[in-house]
Amino acid sequence: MKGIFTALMCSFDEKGQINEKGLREIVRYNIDQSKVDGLYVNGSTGENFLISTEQKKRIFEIVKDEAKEQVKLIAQVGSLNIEEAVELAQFATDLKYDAISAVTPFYYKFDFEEIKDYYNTILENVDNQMIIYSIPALTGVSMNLDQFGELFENEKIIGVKFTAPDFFLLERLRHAYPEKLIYSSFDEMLLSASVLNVDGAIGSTFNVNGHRAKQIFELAQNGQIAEAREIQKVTNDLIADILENGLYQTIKEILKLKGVDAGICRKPMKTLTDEKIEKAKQIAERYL
Ligand code: HMN
Repeated sequence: MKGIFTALMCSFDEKGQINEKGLREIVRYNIDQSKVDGLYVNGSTGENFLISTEQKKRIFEIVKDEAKEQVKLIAQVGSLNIEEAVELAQFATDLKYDAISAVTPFYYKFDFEEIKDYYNTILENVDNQMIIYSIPALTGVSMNLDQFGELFENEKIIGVKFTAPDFFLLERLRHAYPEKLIYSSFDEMLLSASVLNVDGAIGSTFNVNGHRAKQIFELAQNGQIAEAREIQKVTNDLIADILENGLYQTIKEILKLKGVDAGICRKPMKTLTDEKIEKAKQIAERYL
């Protein structure tokens, strides 16, 4: 379960329906071209919070059918509707996903006891291992070292996807829980997190830049920091341009230039203007 995991995109058509052929091509590109170690399915990058339960299930099925046992698969099942979270967790477990993950419950200001109950409830109903998905900037939910420790008391919780620029907390977590899996999740901070000995990383830009993420991670593990810094620099030039042009839309556009039918983003995400499509082309030509 260690290494570089792509936060998988999903291909959608103009009607917002899953483009199965396109999704299969995205899976193949990540496995065959970028050679990532795993896929994180139905995360933010998969537009998970914009789609129906049936669509989430179908995506789990298609990805498993395409990837088979070739890479590790993590199913993100988190939902404010706890029955949906349990249903998806059971569904992905039946499909033999290697682990499930759930975003911390958001929108309402849940206290820590409620958050803990959410994870324990999902896990009481499913025979699988869980990776907490912590992304305070989007959920408003920040947990401290002790609270992570309390969640980790449940042995089925095997790790955390740590999506925050808090390197103090990241170092404390690494030190306090050497046996838990910690995935760094801001791609622009991969090297810094790797130096702190994270077990892997999960990221959106790995859909097109997974090969560089693998290099950064492996070089850092070998102590080749200067070399890793060079690759992180190019990576961050790329990420800065992608973020400026529109994150998920630009990644999809770049995939299309690589011959992958990545489709468009679901509403209310907008589509790229012609000018931005041209810019995406320039980004691809410059870096990929
Ligand atoms: C997911 O759930 O899809 C991703 O793991 C989320 C991941 O942390 C990405 N965050 C967001 O998209 C909000 C990052 O890969 C991020 O896109 C990247 O570092 C660029 O800022």
